Amino acid sequence: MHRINKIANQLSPSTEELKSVETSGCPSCPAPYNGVAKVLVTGAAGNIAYSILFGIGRGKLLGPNQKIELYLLDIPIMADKMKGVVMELKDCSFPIFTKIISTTDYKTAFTDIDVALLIGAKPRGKGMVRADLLKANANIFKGQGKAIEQYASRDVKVVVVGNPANTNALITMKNAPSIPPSNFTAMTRLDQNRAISQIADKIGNGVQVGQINNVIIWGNHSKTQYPDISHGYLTCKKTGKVVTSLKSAINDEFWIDNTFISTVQQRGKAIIDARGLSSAASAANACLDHVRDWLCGTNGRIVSMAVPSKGNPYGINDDIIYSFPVTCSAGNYTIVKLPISMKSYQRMKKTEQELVEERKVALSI
Ligand code: NAX
Repeated sequence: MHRINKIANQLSPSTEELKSVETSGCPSCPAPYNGVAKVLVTGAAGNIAYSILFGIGRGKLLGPNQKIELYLLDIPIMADKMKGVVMELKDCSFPIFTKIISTTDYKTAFTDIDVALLIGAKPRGKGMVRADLLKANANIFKGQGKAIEQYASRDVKVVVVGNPANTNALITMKNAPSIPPSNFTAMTRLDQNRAISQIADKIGNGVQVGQINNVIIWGNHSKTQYPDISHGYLTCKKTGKVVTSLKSAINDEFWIDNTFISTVQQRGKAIIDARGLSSAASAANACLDHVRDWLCGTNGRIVSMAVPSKGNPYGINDDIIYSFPVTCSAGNYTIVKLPISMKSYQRMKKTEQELVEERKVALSI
């Protein structure tokens, strides 16, 4: 404890440093697209969209220097609600938007889209088992994959947020065979952000989230995911130099193996229990982090993204969308190869197994 106190006392962040952690260096990030980028948000009348759309307006998706033509898509019954959202977006007078269009038509929504945030999905209804949910969503994402194939930019970057996110992303990818598979991802960044904040709270003593590095989410965005700190380390707030491993900063193996992992796995449910609604603002924030890092780059920093597993260096089944540690640069990502302990490997296989099962059900329709 004395050691951590010493670390925290050495290191007091300036406001500038905290700002740069928050925006991941985007103020200086050049616009990733020449001219105007076309961005689509599905589920645009929903809760996550109601947060993310205003974050996009504030320049948190592609940096403040990227002009955006914004498309909002939802189902016909939500058309009026979407119009209200558009009115509010217009009332913000965000200079970043060159156009804002709401639609229920796939051709209008997907034509020439550069970035697609697939948030809309069918929620689990009363009496529905997981297989019903998988099938209902497989139908939606099959349709959206086909729309991407038919209408979107050939370099469209897709992130799926709607659950079951990994398998929905797989279905989308399979229905858009002329788009590079590596352009399809699913979001596990919320899990990563949740994990980092749990660790900062556990270490305490003034250690801040921006000092915590290389926390990895493996596998599925579900209760089988494996939040892994074994490659994590703490850096100095002032110099950015490595201070110690997370394992030694936490110094509580029981907490890591039990409390930490299950808290991150169950966090979505804990939010629903407390708020009566599922995570919305934090999910929107994570989606902004995911896309911004992918398009603007991570400068060597490792982040977690669920990506096509083909050719992965961990021997994970090569036909699923699995969350790996990646680094990103200008719209590309690379899966990072790290040494894996037997304990970690078993956990990675467990979540892989769930994804293989999900794929079977989703592809059976
Ligand atoms: P809401 O129910 O508030 O909104 C969903 C919206 O999607 C609704 O407006 C609905 O009409 C629309 N929609 C349904 N089918 C559609 C279709 N075929 N095309 C376009 N829009 C369609 O849910 P919200 O809280 O916004 O959550 C959206 C999704 O994100 C859910 O599936 C949710 O489970 C998932 N989440 C994923 C997370 C992740 O980390 N990957 C975390 C948060 C969230 O739980």
